[in-house]
Amino acid sequence: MAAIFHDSNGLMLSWFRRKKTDAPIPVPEAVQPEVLVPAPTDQVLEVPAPAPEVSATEVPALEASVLEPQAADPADSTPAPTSVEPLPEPSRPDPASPGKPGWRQRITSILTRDIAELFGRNPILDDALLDDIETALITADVGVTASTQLVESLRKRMKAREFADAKALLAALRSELLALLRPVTVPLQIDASKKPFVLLTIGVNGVGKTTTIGKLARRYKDEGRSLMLAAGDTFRAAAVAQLQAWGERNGVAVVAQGQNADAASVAFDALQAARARGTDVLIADTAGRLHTQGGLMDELAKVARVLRKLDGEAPHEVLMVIDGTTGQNAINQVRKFNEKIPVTGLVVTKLDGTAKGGVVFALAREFGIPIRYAGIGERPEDLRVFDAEAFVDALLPESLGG
Ligand SMILES: Nc1nc2c(ncn2[C@@H]2O[C@H](COP(=O)(O)OP(=O)(O)OP(=O)(O)O)[C@@H](O)[C@H]2O)c(=O)[nH]1
Ligand SMILES: [Mg+2]
Repeated sequence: MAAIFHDSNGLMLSWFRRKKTDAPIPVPEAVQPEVLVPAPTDQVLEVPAPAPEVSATEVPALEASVLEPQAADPADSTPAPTSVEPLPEPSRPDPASPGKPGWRQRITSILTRDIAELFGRNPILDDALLDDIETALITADVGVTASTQLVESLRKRMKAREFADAKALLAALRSELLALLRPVTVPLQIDASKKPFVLLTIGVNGVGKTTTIGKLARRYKDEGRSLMLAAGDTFRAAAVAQLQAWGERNGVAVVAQGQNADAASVAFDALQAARARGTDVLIADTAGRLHTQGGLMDELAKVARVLRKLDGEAPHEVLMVIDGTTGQNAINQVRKFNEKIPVTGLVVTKLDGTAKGGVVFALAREFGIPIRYAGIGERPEDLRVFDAEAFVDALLPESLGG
């Protein structure tokens, strides 16, 4: 159930606890803040930092933008949040879930099909074969520059008679693809000395930011970290409700101010609250925006600036979420967002939903920004730490070489 309470800063928090089907509804104690803040009694709670000097234009007063509990006033004319799509159910045991084989079963790319077709014909090693490989790579969104470079390297090696047969050529292609991804295969390390470690998620509309936050909440919770989420997408009431639903599912507190609040103010509140509670990780959501919308892009820089008023190093990770089905447009998106706020990590989502997947290579080649996670489905467990080998293996299984 969700409880709404105010902390010492007058900030409204909703705290969700996992439903236990037969347990009585714990109404009275759920609103006791001391129950909701599970700090050991012998541990001194971090005193909230004194309010920094932030200009009124940058951080609006909290009272002005606090989300009212939905049940507070039935006569309130504010429209109720629009309906939120039901969250995907956690999976039943599924062969696609555990370990690396999950990648192969979820990622079904035309690259696999095209290369299988080429190599299934037991081809002779000639320029025509290399041209066909290049076409297959470009078709799968690897990008013209990366594809040309890859194939030129193979051509040189072929001319030097390095490959005894097609199988050897395919092995070389696999290892070249892997070499492209290795430098960006750098998992996100949560620095435990940062309390909280602040993750800011950014990206264009509908790429999977909020879903990724939900999945991350699940992951970090399972790792035993304490968490808080900030509902920084204040454009739509449904966006706040969507994050709260993920919070409820994972038993994680969500700081929200409701629709039309200032996103930077929500982030600021949340960081203050997370600090006061000694929370390990704070993940802030933001509204989707097009990289071409100048004003909205400036808002992201403002969110980071306001966070830095409390913690000079925050956000510790700026996680840009990319829809893997976007194709080459992803390059432009990253370039534009990175100009506004330096991106420190990428999440590529919907790799299960794209027939291509090659944009991962194009991104790696173009920016060298670490790819932290891959989204391979809609369920909470469908977020994987990016694994270059598993990814290349999913696209080009060794068996394709015959
Ligand atoms: N198949 C698949 N669907 C995904 C994945 N990640 C997210 N989605 C779906 O993508 C849709 C959009 O996800 P959201 O998390 O709402 O995207 P968002 O970036 O927060 O969207 P805005 O807040 O509107 O900008 C939802 O239907 C998700 O279930 C993924 O890895 N695979
Ligand atoms: Mg969202």
